Amino acid sequence: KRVKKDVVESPYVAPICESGIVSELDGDTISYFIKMVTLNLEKGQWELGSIRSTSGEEASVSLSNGNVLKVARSEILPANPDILEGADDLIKLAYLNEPSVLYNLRFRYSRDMIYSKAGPILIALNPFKDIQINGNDYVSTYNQRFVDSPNVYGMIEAAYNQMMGDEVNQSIIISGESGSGKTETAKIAMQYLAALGNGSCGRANDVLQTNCILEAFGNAKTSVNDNSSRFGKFIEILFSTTGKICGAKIQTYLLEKSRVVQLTSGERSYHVFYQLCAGSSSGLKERLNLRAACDYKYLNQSNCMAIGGIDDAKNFHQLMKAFNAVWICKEDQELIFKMLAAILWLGNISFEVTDSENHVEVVGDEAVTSAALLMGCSSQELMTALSTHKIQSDKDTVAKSLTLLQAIEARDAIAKFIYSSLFEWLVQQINKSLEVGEKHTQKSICILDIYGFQSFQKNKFEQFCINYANERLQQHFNRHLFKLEQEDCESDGIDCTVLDFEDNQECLDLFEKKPLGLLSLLDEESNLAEASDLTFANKLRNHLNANHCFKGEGGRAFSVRHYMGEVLYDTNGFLQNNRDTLSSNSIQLLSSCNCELLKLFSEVFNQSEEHANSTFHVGAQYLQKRGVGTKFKDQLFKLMNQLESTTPYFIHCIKPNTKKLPGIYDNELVLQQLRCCGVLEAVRISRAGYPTRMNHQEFSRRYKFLLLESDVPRDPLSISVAVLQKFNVPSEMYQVGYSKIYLRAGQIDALEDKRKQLLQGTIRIQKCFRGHQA
Ligand code: AOV
Ligand code: MG
Repeated sequence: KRVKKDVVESPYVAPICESGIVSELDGDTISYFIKMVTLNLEKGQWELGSIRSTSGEEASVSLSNGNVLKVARSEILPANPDILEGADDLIKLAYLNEPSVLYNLRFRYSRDMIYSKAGPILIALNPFKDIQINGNDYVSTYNQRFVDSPNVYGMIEAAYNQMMGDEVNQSIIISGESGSGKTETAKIAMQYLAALGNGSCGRANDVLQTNCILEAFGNAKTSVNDNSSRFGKFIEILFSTTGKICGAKIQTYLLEKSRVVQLTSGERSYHVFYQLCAGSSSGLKERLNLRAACDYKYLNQSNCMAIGGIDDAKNFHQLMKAFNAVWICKEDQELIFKMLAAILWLGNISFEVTDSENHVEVVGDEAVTSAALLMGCSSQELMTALSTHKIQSDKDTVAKSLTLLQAIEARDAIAKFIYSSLFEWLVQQINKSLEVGEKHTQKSICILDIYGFQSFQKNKFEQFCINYANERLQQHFNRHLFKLEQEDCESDGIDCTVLDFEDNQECLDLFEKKPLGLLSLLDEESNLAEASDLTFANKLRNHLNANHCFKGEGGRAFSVRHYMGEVLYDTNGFLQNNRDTLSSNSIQLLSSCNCELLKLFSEVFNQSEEHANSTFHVGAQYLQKRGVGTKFKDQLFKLMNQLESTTPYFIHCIKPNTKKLPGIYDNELVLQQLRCCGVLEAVRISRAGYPTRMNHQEFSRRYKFLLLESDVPRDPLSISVAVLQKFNVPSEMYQVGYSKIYLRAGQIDALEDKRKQLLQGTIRIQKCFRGHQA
């Protein structure tokens, strides 16, 4: 990291005189009012104070609480003058040191101003409470009170206007760690878009309803977020040429399906299970033979059945409304609920060990009969599929008993398969309902809301994929703000030293390199029958140690240095999750079930398997079957390509505390997020660089009249230069490229002022002249 940690961990005080000029602090020369930021020695908190005197390397400072203490001068950083207090764009701060940024955001947060700009990026601090601005009257609230203060609406409006004007598709890219507010922000963005693009056809509301469905099926309570997205979502909102919403397309990414069968203590499975159990009518309950949520093992294993402040039954009714809004018919709804109930009953199926080798038989209880009934097969068929596997001998196929572990795995695999297939099918149905005929639209605004970065004590395959996705997204952000800036300047022949920035290419290489990257090695190992999680971990240690982002740990563990910090992964379950197989036995069972959906799911599965096998046979024998990780990578590449073709707007969400409570602002937590995500870097670069760019044609057209007619050169470039010289714009404040003029922050405002003055002057002169004539 470029920002040295040790600077921040030591106490410091910042001097600044009233005029805003930093004093050199030479000897005892400081006798005027000084403001500063100090660090509380115990807790690492910065505090504002003032310097009373200095001697040698030490300064005597007084804090706002009246305490006076001595602090080393090297540990003093300047604070910003009062006039900049609570500045709405970090770019405006005279001092951009970390305590100043933290102080500024905190100042705003304590006044419910949760949004701030950081150059082109919108920072959103999670308020953990309803903030007035997000009330119902979106458009008018925005227009009346918040025109000048940054917020999501302003950004969305800019994107919308640009889409309408330029025909370029826009994207709103929302990042931030788990629980920081991405999904809520995405919803606010969608609501505002719906308000802007609410036409007569009424599609806007239908598009909003999709959130309710996807959250019911794809969100769950985790230890850090009561409504954590367990899938990635990319929604493309489509507009008619007149700017009305006419449809949408949703793409989802890798749902965390292990959650269906396995829960960490204190977490929940997907909301929809609890909603169904709590909110279904007695008729539906009877048809599904449904019990209370706490009667199902898949749900009660974590000892967490309810979420404070959440009414599952009420949300179930919301869900049914949303189903109706996107034209999911009653029959399909019934089928969906049937599948959910089948999954719950599958989880209650238990096994009995019958011999010393741990072979099992299925206990033929209510769980089996209920699951079989809901799935549309006989209990016997289900029991056979769950307790045996077929072995091909010379002529016959023989059924062999499974061990306890194998049987549990087979059962859970079916449950996971049904759920993830159901999720994908639902998204398809929603997309069908929101589809737009091709000729109707060319314009779109996309919103990306993925699962946030996660780091627990021990991390599994899911975190591995989620964090990799965040790493990819970070690269897009870096690329956009930094690399493009550099390339732009270079190709235009100007010398703009773009500050170096934290690139995460090495970490991405660690994941993506072929053949020696995490994903390739994972596939290689997944294709070996005798491989285990331990052999996989060894393989990683043998091949990846050269990459600085990789650290081999003992046993099955390894660490990755992500941009958000180091994460320890446990390879336990990696191979199985990556292979993600379903036994031919289970597939056969599902395809023979008397249930449309299960038939469909098994067909889709077989097709994708055939597809995988056909690619497998092409070419050399070392071509392997691609696992879940690699497929995910391909999906992300596609997504990045899609994003590349849009004008991006970045929103970075920040979680001010881990208690999920309003009003608490944890400096260290905020600082860590700010440092890692590159927001501060972006501000530095925008400030150091030239935020205003105009091509010479544009610039000369606008300002040419400021020159005397006799002085106007012929070509636009020379006109631009002449204008700048005439108005004494200091040479360090601009650069002239082949195609564009580059201005430092503030310069364009000054020019605009002069232009306005002159225009008004001209008008006055003209009026005067006319008056005289009359
Ligand atoms: P995430 O999407 O970033 O996490 P959420 O958007 O789900 O985070 O936000 C987490 C919780 O914070 C919400 O359930 C709200 O209680 C609260 N919250 C967030 N933003 C706001 C806001 N603007 N106004 C009011 N409350 C808010 V994850 O999906 O876990 O990465 O995978
Ligand atoms: Mg989310």
